[in-house]
Amino acid sequence: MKKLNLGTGALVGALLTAPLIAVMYLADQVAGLPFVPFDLFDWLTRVLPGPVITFGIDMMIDTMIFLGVSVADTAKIAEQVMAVLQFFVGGITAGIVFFSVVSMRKIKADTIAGLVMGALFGLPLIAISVAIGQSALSPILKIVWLALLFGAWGIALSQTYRRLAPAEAEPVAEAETAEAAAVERINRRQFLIRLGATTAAITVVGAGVGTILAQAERRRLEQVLAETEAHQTEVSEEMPFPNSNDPVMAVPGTRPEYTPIKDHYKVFIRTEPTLIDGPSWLLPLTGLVDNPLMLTLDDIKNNFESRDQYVTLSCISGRVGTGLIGTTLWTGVSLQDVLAEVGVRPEARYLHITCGDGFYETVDLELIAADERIMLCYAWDGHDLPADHGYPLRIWIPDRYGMKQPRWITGMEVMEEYTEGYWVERNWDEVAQVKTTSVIDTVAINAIIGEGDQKRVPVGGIAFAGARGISKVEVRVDGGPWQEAILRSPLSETTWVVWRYEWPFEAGEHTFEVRCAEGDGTPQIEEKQANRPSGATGIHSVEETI
Ligand SMILES: Nc1nc2c(c(=O)[nH]1)N[C@H]1C(S)=C(S)[C@@H](COP(=O)(O)O)O[C@H]1N2
Ligand SMILES: [Mo]
Repeated sequence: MKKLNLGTGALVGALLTAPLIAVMYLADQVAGLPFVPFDLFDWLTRVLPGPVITFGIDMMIDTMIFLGVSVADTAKIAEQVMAVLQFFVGGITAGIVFFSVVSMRKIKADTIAGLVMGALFGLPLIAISVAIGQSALSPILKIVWLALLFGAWGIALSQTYRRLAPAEAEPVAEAETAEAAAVERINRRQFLIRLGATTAAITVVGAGVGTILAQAERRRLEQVLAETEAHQTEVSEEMPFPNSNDPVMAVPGTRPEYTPIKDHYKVFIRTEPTLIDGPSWLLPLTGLVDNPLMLTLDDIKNNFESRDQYVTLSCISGRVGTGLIGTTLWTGVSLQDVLAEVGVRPEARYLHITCGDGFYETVDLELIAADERIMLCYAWDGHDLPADHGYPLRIWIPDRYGMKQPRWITGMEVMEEYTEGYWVERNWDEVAQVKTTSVIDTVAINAIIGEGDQKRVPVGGIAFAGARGISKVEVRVDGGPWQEAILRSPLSETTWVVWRYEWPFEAGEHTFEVRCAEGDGTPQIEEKQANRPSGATGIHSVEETI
């Protein structure tokens, strides 16, 4: 009997939790109500110890590399799927617990029992969702909505138990004939089928309509982006790239030197990007300052001198050759100018930055004082920051990995004490200076140059050394001598450099390797090192049959 209860509990838990997820999803798309599976996942990634999280991320990335899918595109989707599965398994577990406890303890499966189970399952989740969730609606509204949902879920669980389990929970009446038992079994089966059909219908409709709405929203955003890009082409015609006269051209198949915004990698701690309402956003600048300030986005745009900088940004968690790197034009104001406005007190040592998604980092005031380029950035590619990339404000710190550069900034406090940043607390490098790297993007067998004995195969890619520049890139084939590549002048001293090398054609299977040196001649680290804790090093190589 007990075994039957477990299996039935799991089945009923699954049948009831699927529509619960679908209804939450639909309500999220329609009204911006909380989607609890994402909130739970985000909360877990925040509270679980760093090594557990990084282990999880590593496993996910290894799996994606193994499956041959793009890490930059797929990571978020994988996380979202895991978040939904995790919640679903939670619901199944709750079903098992309810069925076994009620049957073992001979508890009456009434509305009260259902509400108690709904509360046990729902209340912690509601607390998490209200505390850290993305939904901008009033907490009361969220609590009422989720309480109704989880309450209904609990009552449905209890009612289903009652409908299914009399024969399991209570001893079979002696007078009951075998026939009656058989009829009861058929009734139960029919009930389960009806329940399954109903919950499946709710799930399909909820998830389906939710998806249609989500796609409509995505199309709307893409259209905005397309208009933005059309605009961008006009601008670029007027304002050519600073290196547009350089005769050294990228080998076909090299990644674009200027990354289209839609292809720029995205990494953030939550399951979904953080949405901030720009017009009502205020940046408090507080702490050890003479005049604390509240800045609007317009204040930042209008009251300080703006600056443009072509910047390559990369993520410390990428492996050698990673796609977690991109280049665009950053526009903003010097952080030095903003701090001068508030008047930093002499005892102050650090700037503590907090963000809309719960992320935080600390910047040394000495670093800010030494580098006027450190920027509060409000535009990428000539337009307001995309929501995904930190609207309305993010910081740029030259020569550092992305983990040191908060987006969706909501607060800045000048302090005397040092506090570790979000990823530093999770055992990543405290300084996170970009590790010099060079990558082969293409061995262009379709773009062979020359004829006969003179045939050459163009090989191309990028090299990046943070703000230290690249002075040399070298390629070798099959372990032969290192040969110097030609460098295209970069968009700026803080972007990657596009390089090309023309290799004398030779049929067969070959291994191509690349290495580079920084502006001052310092060679890149050739020794293979994992991404954690300080950024990956090692030589990038590709094999190609020609
Ligand atoms: N608020 C906030 N800022 C953040 C992060 C984040 O999760 N939250 N991630 C950081 C990391 S690890 C990287 S690599 C960059 C990525 O910026 P992008 O997604 O715009 O490319 O943002 C950084 N700033
Ligand atoms: Mo990152």
